[in-house]
Amino acid sequence: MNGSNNIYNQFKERSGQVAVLIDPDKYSNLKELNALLKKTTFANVDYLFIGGSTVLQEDFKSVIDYIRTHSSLPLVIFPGDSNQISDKADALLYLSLISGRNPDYLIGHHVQSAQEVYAMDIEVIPTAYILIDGGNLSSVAYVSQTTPIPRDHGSIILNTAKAGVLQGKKLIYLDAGSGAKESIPPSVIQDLSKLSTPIIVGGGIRSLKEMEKLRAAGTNVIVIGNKLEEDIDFLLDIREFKLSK
Ligand code: 1GP
Repeated sequence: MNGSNNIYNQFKERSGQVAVLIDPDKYSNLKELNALLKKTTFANVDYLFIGGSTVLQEDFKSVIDYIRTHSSLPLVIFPGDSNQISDKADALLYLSLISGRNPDYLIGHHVQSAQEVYAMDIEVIPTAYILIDGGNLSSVAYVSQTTPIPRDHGSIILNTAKAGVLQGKKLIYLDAGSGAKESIPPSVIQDLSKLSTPIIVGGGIRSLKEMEKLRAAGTNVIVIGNKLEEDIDFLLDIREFKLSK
């Protein structure tokens, strides 16, 4: 870790920033990846996130190398496991899955990769990672063998986030899971914004309307993955969203 706070300070700066999530599992076709990278720059996307629940280490490495040489956007690792680390990225979200009770995702993977991460020239951001029920079984819930918090249990969500902040987490990532039927309710963000900790929200976000509501509720970074795998032209909507701030 390099002790810098560049990406973190950028996260904190304002609400309504946008990250595009690239799952190396789904972008093995480099031509498609190249088209996506070009369009993300045109759309004024703020960050590229890379990671996935079931990625082979070699795919992760080849995709991250490719992104680094074909895009100048800030690149942030959103790791699915301890193999998804690389000093090619600008920052690593150091996730603790605190909505769950699986020790592997609370500390196990961290211990496995600690020596490597410690020696790496990368910004490391301690992140409270909270899964919220998105109306279907998500890959991350299945792979981590954890149960997401019910979406209408605002007090459990708030207390979980508070516990994360008390443990020293600098960032809160609320995730309904990739391809969620229902994204995180903006009312949850409003509650959590009182903690004055920057908030990232992802999972099942597919429309400009949802993005606008999340920005108004105080979401610092909105993550879009699945929707772009289905419809790359959604980046035109993202461009409009970014221009309308
Ligand atoms: C999932 O937050 C991400 O972990 C993004 O979700 O793929 O549904 O946009 P989507």
